[in-house]
Amino acid sequence: MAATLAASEHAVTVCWAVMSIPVPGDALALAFDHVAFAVPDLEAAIAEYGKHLRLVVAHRERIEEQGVEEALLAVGGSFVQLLCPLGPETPVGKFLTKRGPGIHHVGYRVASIEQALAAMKASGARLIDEKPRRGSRGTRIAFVHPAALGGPLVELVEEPAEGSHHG
Ligand code: KFV
Ligand code: CO
Repeated sequence: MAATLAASEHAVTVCWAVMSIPVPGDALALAFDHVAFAVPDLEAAIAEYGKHLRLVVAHRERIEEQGVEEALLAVGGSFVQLLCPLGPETPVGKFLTKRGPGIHHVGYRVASIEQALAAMKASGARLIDEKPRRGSRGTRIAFVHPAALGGPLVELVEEPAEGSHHG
């Protein structure tokens, strides 16, 4: 790929590069599902993403079990996930207190959450969840410890079956 590109060439070249990178047939991570950001004020964060990146909210959900109010903003086939804690003793609340606002986790899309968990357990990854939990949009999710992949908390995401209804 050329080191410098005119602005008009950029989209085409990125597309070519993505299409031509070989991916192993047994890769567990199929795509970035979302990158999650811990934010202290959800409305203010949504306004900033609208103003600076011109992104809009595609989905909102309150997930009591995870202690978060979420806003998803679509970026291509993935999402920015803005997470505001429901209280200080929740995972995102503790994170904000200790580290301040910033990237909280990366969500990878997988074909089967059970298979991905079994494979990662077999490869020695430190799992937080041995079994899937309910995620937003009707997804099934599981968390992998930050120590497993060099720092960031990782979430595995299985999309809901096509045509299924969710809140
Ligand atoms: N990334 C990297 N490091 C983290 C971290 C994170 N997100 N959260 C905590 N840590 C570090 C923290 O800085 C500290 O490091 C250590 O982990 C223990 O933190 O060097 P240090 O200071 O020892 P604690 O004590 O604050 O937290 P702990 O009680 O150990 O829990 C950490 C963890 C990752 C196990 C916990 O937050 C967890 O189980 N998280 C998974 C659930 C979650 O995060 N839910 C919110 C997102 S819900 C979501 O995304 C959904 C529903 N969805 O559909 O996408
Ligand atoms: Co997430």
